[in-house]
Amino acid sequence: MTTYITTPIYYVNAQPHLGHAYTTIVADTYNRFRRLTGDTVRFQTGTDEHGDKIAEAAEKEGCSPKEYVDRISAMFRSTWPLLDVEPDNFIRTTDKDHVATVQAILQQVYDKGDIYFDKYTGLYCTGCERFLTEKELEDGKCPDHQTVPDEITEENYFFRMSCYQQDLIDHINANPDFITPERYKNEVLSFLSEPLEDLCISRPTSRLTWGIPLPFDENFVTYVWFDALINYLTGAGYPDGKEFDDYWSAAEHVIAKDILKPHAIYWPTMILSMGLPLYKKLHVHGYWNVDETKMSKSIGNVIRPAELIEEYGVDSIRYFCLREMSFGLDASFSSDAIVSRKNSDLANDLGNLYSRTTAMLVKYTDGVVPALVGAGDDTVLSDLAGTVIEKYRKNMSVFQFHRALQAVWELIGQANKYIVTNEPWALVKEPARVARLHTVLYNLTETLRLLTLLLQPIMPGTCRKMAEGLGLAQDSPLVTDLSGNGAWGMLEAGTRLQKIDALFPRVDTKKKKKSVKQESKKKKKEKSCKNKQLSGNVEGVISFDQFQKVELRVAEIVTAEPVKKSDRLLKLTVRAPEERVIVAGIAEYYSPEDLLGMLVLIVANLQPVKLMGIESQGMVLAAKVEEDGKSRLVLSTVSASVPPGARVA
Ligand code: ME8
Repeated sequence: MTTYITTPIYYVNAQPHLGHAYTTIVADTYNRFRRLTGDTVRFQTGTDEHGDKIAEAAEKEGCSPKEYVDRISAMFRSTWPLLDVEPDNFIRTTDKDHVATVQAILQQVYDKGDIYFDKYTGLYCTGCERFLTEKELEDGKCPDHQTVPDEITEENYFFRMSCYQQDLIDHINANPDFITPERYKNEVLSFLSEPLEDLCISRPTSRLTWGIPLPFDENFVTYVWFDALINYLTGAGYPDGKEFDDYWSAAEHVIAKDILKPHAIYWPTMILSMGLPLYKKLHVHGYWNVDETKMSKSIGNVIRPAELIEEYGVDSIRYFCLREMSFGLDASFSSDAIVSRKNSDLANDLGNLYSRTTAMLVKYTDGVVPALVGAGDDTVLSDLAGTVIEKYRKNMSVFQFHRALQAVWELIGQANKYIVTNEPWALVKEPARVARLHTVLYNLTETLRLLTLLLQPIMPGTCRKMAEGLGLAQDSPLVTDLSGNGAWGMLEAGTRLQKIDALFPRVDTKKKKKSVKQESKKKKKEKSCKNKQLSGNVEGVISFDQFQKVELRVAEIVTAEPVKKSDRLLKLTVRAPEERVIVAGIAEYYSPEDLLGMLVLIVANLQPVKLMGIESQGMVLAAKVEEDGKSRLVLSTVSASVPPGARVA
């Protein structure tokens, strides 16, 4: 199979922002996913460099349009590697071959009789670079730019778009996946239920010179949309590139809903006039909003990808974008949302699974993947992996990235539970159960291998690191080829793990949440002062009311580390559900990696105390077990199906 995926070519009247980054990450992810499944792929992005908007922006900056577009186009081009986005082609509409293709197509459509000269009066929106119909206006304004369009009367060239209206309707009805999600298909069909006007495709040089000259009239340049849409053909090698037919029949465009009409109406009617087959699919997503308003350069509320990468790291941003937005719907951007995804999904769930599993291998099997011995009946992870891969494939194929990721996180969650349930740290103490220990460790490591494979398109950098840690080459088919290696059990026993840094350093929310914390600390203090009154109990008996005041909660251990200069203490960060630090005297009985992900019981409303200079905000409950004259502590744990934070009544 072949895949040819494109993003819009972005206007160079402003620098790239998160909206552009999102579409481009989506296309890159889909491209990588298709490559993973064995497709021959081509991924194109680029810049749209002609038209009023660009001419105006250049004038504002006091430079020639060419100098201006070179500078901004280079900014777009250099942003993509920062996001680990790897297009095969970066097209510019000022490229010579593109200009030649546009002129050849104009001539062909003109010769066919589908372009004519006429006088036109219409409402022109400079923001959209097109005439708007009365029906499209809201309160007399363009809904996207909130500006009143100018009434312009001009002699111009027109494309007979209306001739292809019925063919387009028929095509959409016969191909339900042509425009997805369905809401956008319905929007287009509703628009097509009214007669289409023809499309003005020229601008007089008296008004605008920054455009591609019409081949049949030097007094006009080409309307920027007619020029821009053709980039998708130029990039596939039209008309006589060797691979043109293959790529074109596989063309899938990704856009946001702002440019639905040019892509779902202008573009297919142009293609029909050229006598070419229509593109395969149009994937339409919603907007990233900031405080309910579309992120946009004209509003000025933009978020720069480079700043986000600097603060959170590239893969956290890629993951956040794909997980947070349901493709097709709008999503809200906030740094709290990124921090929460990063700390919870990436550092706690994925990062901890990786570090615990690899740490246990290093400790228990000298860093070597053990062989599966008689594992026939332990299929919890292998069975789930099969279902997860199914769901992942299905959802990735239809751009439901958030669903694909939810499925992958089911596997991560299950694997974390599997550690807690199987307690490898207990198995290792029983020589008779070494085969069981090896089975558990193999299943966990194989899960990590499959996660590396599945997450490759979403977080390529992290997966390169994960592969390295698993002792596999970054391009090993075991982590880069879903067609043959999605099956369970491909990781070979004997593979030696390599040491790598933590996958996702946690974001320190302390500073950000200082004021919130101070407030809750005050409350805690008040509570614990009240609790002091509990101490007046008689002969160890407390009343029910007094017991009720002890706040017991289920907490998930998310980090654990030794306390310097103490053999006894471990510093734990727990989630219950808010995060807190608890210093516990259990270092003699548990090593830090054994604890990660464990669900324990804590006393949540104890007055904070300082232990070895660290403030401990609560106490972990443990049973004191007396054996052979010695005592040891065993943490009281709860079943993995209880959510962290649940109150123990
Ligand atoms: O329209 N949320 O270029 P453009 C999500 N040159 N995506 C957003 C977004 C937001 N808030 N803001 C922008 C043009 N985008 C034309 C395209 S194609 C032949 C010509 C993304 O620079 C989204 O992909 O205005 C949207 O469709 C595109 O940027 C518009 O980019």
